[in-house]
Amino acid sequence: MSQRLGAAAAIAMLPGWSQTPGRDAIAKTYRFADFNAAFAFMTRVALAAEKADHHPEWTNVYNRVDVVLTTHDAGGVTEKDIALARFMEAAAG
Ligand code: H2B
Repeated sequence: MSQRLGAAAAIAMLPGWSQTPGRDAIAKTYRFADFNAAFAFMTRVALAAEKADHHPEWTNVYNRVDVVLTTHDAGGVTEKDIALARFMEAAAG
């Protein structure tokens, strides 16, 4: 099990991310050129998430992807969420 770091510590390391109100979780909305670009991003992230056995909470509408990251097993934000957030930043280009 990962060490819980907390949302405040995580967002200090992740520009553009914010704390989800009322939860120890971090969130970001990504916007892409179109649905194809959004789904390509989700596909890249999904493969990495499955490999790491660490999965996002997310929704997609057309070119927008709303992401929430937290570690359910730990009840809050851990380094696994920071690693996945960094992967998303790179994958979003
Ligand atoms: N993803 C996230 N975000 N948090 C978890 O605690 C988690 C997960 N646990 N993916 C994994 C899967 C767990 O349910 C399995 C059994 O390893």
